[in-house]
Amino acid sequence: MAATNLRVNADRLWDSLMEMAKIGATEKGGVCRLALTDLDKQARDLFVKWCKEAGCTVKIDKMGNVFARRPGKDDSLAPVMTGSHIDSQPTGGKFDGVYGVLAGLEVIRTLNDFNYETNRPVEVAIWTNEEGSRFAPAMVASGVFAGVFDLDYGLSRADVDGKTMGEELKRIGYDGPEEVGGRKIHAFFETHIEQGPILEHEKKTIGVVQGAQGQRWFEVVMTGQEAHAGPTPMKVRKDAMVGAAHVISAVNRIGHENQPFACATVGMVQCSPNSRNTIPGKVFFTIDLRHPEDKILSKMAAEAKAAAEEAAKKNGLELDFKEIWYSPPVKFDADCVAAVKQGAEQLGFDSMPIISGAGHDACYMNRVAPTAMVFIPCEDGISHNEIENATKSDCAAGVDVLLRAMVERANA
Ligand code: HGY
Ligand code: MN
Ligand code: MN
Ligand code: MN
Repeated sequence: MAATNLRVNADRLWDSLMEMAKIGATEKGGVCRLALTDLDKQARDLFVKWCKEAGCTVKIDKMGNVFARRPGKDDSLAPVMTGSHIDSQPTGGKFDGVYGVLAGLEVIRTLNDFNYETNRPVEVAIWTNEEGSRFAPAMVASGVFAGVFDLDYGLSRADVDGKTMGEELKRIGYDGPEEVGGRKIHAFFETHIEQGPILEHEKKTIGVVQGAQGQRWFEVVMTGQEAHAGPTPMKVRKDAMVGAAHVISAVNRIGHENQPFACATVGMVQCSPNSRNTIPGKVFFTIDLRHPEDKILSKMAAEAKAAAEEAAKKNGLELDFKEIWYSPPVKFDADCVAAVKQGAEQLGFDSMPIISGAGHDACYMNRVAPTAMVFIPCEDGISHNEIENATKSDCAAGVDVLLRAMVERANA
């Protein structure tokens, strides 16, 4: 059977996506399935069940990464792997991450349908805590697999209640026995919705992802002095909220001043004591800066720090400005990118080259295996939002391209 006859089953893929979306379903049609919660466990258990029904063996490593494996003709060869994440944002969508995981399952199911044996084994991965929403930073478990972080660092990541990833992995029974990483992967592919408006705007079905922009994440605490909102004259206040407000607008200005491509976001703000008639003594907030060029990303970071120092000085505040994560810009492997492009062309899908605005586990896998990504459009380019949407035909198209690229690499 020629690989070119293999085509996925769009209805089965869609049904699996909709079934998985019931786990953590929210009112507005999205999902809230934070990393290592009971809902994450439920989703993992369902995926493992489906993979075993498809004849896969399943292994779990010490960061809770899940690997479902379909043997190849020569099972001693390094596998071709695909995968993504099933943890979501608090107001996440039905496709972000989980589409890439179920795309891998659909590849396995389709190979089974056609009794097609690849030369190399094929694996599908769930990477733990890609979002970095409950536990920072993002992509931490694929980061440990790729040797970016050590295992202790990964397991010690704690949420706002001080619960660590290690404790939560144990609690949900996904503290696997396997070592994290340190094994050869022949090629890695990740299929994902674009999470931006370009493919839809350009009317393309497939994004042939060339790489991803760099990211720098900061945590900032500005400390002044609580005081009474009434009797305290404006000129003597040490108002942490005023300092934070300066920095937040500076971050936005820095984003606009470094176009094209720059992104700058303050996503979390916590004020203490958070009482309407007490001048805030302390404000905590996060900064997320992104750019495809490392030099400009560093310049943006320096400008944000300078703005924070100036705001602290002006308002008599103490400043704690900490960089908690840096993920440099990524360029994917030329042969894997070519395999994605070729797959799209063979299948007659309109495609275009694109850089990923979002971070993905593929960005870290790119350090330990030749890697590329397949993008499909999402409605109005919206993601990290409960209304996130994609079409059944685009989802199937993405997996058909993934299947072509994986089989090409698995038989190379
Ligand atoms: O932040 C990101 O780019 C990813 O969604 N974790
Ligand atoms: Mn994602
Ligand atoms: Mn995401
Ligand atoms: Mn991502």
